[in-house]
Amino acid sequence: MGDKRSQIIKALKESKGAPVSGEELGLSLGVSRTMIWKYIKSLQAAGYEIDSSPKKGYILKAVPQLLYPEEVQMGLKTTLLGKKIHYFEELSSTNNTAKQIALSEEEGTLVIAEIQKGGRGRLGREWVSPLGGIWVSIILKPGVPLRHASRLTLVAGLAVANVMRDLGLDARIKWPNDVRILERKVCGILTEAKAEVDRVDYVILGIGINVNMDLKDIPEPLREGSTTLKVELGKHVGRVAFLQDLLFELEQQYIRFKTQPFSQILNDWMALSDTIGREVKVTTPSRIIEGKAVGVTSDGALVVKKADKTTEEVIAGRCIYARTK
Ligand code: BT5
Repeated sequence: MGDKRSQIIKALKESKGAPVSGEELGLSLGVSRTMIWKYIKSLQAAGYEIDSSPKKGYILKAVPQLLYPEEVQMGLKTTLLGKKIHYFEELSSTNNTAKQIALSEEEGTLVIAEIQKGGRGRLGREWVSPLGGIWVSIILKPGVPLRHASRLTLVAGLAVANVMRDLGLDARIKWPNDVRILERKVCGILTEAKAEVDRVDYVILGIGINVNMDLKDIPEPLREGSTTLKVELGKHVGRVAFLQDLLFELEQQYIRFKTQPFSQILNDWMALSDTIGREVKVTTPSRIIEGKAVGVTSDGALVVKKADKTTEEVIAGRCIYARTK
């Protein structure tokens, strides 16, 4: 079904507003005109504005502003990421759904939801996910040792920041997983891995990006520290194109991750991070580490130089900047 629908959308888009007859579509897709009509009805129900005149044929007037697989995959330049997409209007959490299917899926498969009702941050925190954002989980099978899985958080942060910077935004990365614009969070990343005997079976890379929401869509206590691409750019951002660019950039970085020394990605990450050089307070479930962030190890741990001049590495935790640089 999905495939035929995509072919119809493609044909209608390519005709650039000229009508395409049901007969023509039926012939090229190898189905009856009645079937074509049924597909058209289902596309209309999904929000595609398609005019139909019995004599001339079908004309595509407008595509819905949703992340339909047909739209995301059309013109997608990747070879791995997004070849298969599980799409939902609403889910609890794309990471949860991705985990349920990960073992039987090929790497690169995506789970996308327009709205998450139980979007998750780290350590049981909530991720606010109304309509207008990009809430996506990517199933990866890098075959690396478990301790290297956290590197993928840095890989994803770098890719997200790069794509935002291409839009002219000063996106920076706050260790370990926030992408921020002028110190306001625009994206969060949740990496979850399953491993047996040290090798990862899969990694779920969950990426949440505030794209076309207004600040009022983010509840009050978070609003002050949050932003969206629409707010920063002062205009609506095409989510499909943004996701396509992100998947392409992420794939490039993932290939680098698999084939090059990690130090290269780390260098790029550090150049875009605003954490290094700052006074930080990192809270982990068991302790609080305060001092100056002086670096990141190859496994993504933050290196903190404490007041007593000793250094400590923190692999995961919540980082707060104590004061500005
Ligand atoms: C994160 O956690 O930043 C990871 C967020 C990952 C979300 C994606 S969406 C697709 C996939 N499916 C999921 O269920 N999750 C992933 P953390 O560093 O723990 O930050 C969470 C904190 O960010 C919250 O406690 C809030 O303070 C703040 N926050 C929540 N929603 C936000 C939003 N939409 N924009 C900005 N900040 C937000």
